[in-house]
Amino acid sequence: MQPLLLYGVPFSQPVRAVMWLMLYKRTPFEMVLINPGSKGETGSRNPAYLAKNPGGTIPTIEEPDTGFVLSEAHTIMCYLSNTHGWEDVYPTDYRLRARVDWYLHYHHRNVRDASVGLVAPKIRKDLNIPDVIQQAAHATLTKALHALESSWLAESRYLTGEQLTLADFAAYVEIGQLQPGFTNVYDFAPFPNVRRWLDEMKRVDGHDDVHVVLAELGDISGEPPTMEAIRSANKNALRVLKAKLRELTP
Ligand SMILES: N[C@@H](CCC(=O)N[C@@H](CS)C(=O)NCC(=O)O)C(=O)O
Repeated sequence: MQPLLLYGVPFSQPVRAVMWLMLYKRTPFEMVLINPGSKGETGSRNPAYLAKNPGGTIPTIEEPDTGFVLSEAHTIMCYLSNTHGWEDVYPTDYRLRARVDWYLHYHHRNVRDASVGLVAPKIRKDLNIPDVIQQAAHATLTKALHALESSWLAESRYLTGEQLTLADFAAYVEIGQLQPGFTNVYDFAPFPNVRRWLDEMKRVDGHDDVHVVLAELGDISGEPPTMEAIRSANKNALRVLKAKLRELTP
């Protein structure tokens, strides 16, 4: 069986969620570099990639043996869990699974959009994203973190219970990237349960391998990183990932 292809770059949060799940499960895959938003040959807006995912976003996976193609990080993670029998991270009990799905649906508008709204203006100064957008993103994220703090993470070790699930991978790649040590663009002081969970997630297998790109890029709260710095961080992350994948390949 040929290894699964994962299209994307490590700098992308939803791509990292899929990468992390696969590394956590020690499942070999091959990363195919696709640059988000670019119309170039290796871009997500190139006709060749749009033929796989008309939405033009990363990640996408492809099974070389069957030709099956799938996009959207959460759909991919559910599919991989279903087909590999990863019931620990995506439980088969209807209620437990529904709680994971609950977070995965909640995530898009409340956590993902807000985290992008906080980081994008720092990275793409050229886009002159208005302050009001950043303020709205900050307010949305703060509301979501209050919800996680006082409910999900007040009741359990991980988001949906005592067991690590897809919800944690999905949430961490967005929320975790804002921490000191990575981009450092959000103050988590008012959220002790969220901080405890962030520390817990740092101990999950594969965390460091998946977050090389952010560790390399470091604090962007002051000076925005150059395109060269982002490219170089992605390159180093890919190098580390390839070495890790070689270890996993039988
Ligand atoms: N809901 C999608 C979001 C994917 C997404 O927005 N990916 C970004 C990179 S982080 C992208 O491909 N952007 C390029 C574009 O929209 O042209 C998922 O979870 O897979």
